[in-house]
Amino acid sequence: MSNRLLLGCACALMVVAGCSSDNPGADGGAHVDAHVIPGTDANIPPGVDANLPDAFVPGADAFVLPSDTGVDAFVSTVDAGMTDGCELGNTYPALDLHTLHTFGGANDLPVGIVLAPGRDDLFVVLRNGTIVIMDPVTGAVGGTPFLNITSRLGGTPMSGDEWGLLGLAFHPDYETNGLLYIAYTANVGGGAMPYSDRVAVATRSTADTATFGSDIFTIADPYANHNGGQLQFCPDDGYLYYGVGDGGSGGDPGHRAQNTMSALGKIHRFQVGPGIPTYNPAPGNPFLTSGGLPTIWLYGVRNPWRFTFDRLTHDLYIGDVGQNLWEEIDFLPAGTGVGANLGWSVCEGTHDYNGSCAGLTGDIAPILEYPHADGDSSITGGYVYRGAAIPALRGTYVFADEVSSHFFALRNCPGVALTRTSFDFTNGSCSGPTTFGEDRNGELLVACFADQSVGRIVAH
Ligand SMILES: [Ca+2]
Repeated sequence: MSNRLLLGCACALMVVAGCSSDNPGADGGAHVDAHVIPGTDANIPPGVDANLPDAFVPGADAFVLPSDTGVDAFVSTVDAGMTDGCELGNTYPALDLHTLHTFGGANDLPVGIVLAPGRDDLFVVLRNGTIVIMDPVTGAVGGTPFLNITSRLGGTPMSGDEWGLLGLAFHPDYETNGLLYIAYTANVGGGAMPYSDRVAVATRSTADTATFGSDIFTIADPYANHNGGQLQFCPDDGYLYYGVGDGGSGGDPGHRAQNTMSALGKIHRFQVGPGIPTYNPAPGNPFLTSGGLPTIWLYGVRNPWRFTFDRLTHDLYIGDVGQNLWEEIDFLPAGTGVGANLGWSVCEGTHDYNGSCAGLTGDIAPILEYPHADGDSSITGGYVYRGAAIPALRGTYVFADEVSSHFFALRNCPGVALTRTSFDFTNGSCSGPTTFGEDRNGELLVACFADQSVGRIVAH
């Protein structure tokens, strides 16, 4: 039986809107020729799933463990006089959405809103392969992209696609080392594995520009959809977390999410930083020596489309996009989660899917699931609000459904019923909420995919 047992672990996660089988880009189709992505297949031992990272050589990897774990610079302060909001129960204030910026290019589709240590600016990730710098107050966007990897994507992802540039995270010591990390899925064309999910390092060139460095992790991927792409540094351990979906199509046809020898359907954890330009699993990962790929931190996710750490508690919230019936929110308290199994594709939420949830031992059930009803069918995980401008919103996990454009609030507090409360903005609107962000002060932003806009959530 699925249970609420919370395994010990470490921290945060994130991803881009993976979607249900009937969502855009749901199926890459059948690919039958013999194309092999360089470096992908040579290391596969008999009986092992083909979706191994390029750099993984079973039994032959030695991992460098530098001394700099880089835990600092993350915003984790809350005004001393503020409560955690739990005393407010399931009451929420009226909210408005103030649109900051609307992008003009046909394929300027925002999928990430990211802070850099030491700066107030918002770094907006566009799936076409560019990252632009946005003024957090005026919404003004600089003319030159901060980073441009369009030439690495193998084409221009269109609105119905799920591949492209998907994630960004700045190293906690970015102010001194200038390192940042991106996640993208490239269309490499043809073959059984026509897509490639990648994590790469880039470096600051000037204050407002960066240069691509190298890929540090590459996964061969059979289908166009379910690519995740969230990157987060855990504020406690300083490691880089990367969420990737189950490979796509629908229903996890390769049963990869539960296969710890497949890199797909996982959250991976890396140690990164100065002098680590290559693949480097984090110390403490559950399969460093046996039982699975050494980069895996947890498994059993379908398409983790955005995961975040609560900046006050450092607890991790994962929005995992469901198949045909159930969307789910997974919750891993700070310090827990290593080696956790979140159930997919044996379970969809708490329900049987490919097999029996009752037969799955040790899996962690979602803290909340919701059905495909009222148009809902693809969760976009959000943030716990820890800002100061909207006191009545404190402690609220704000999330959304990308397909229905419904917004939701819940408080995950002792003694408070875990109930999602739907809300509409009193003024303003957001079509296709695809990712949330926090500004320096913990105020919330949201990217609206269909509107090609970024807005700020404010009190009504
Ligand atoms: Ca699950």
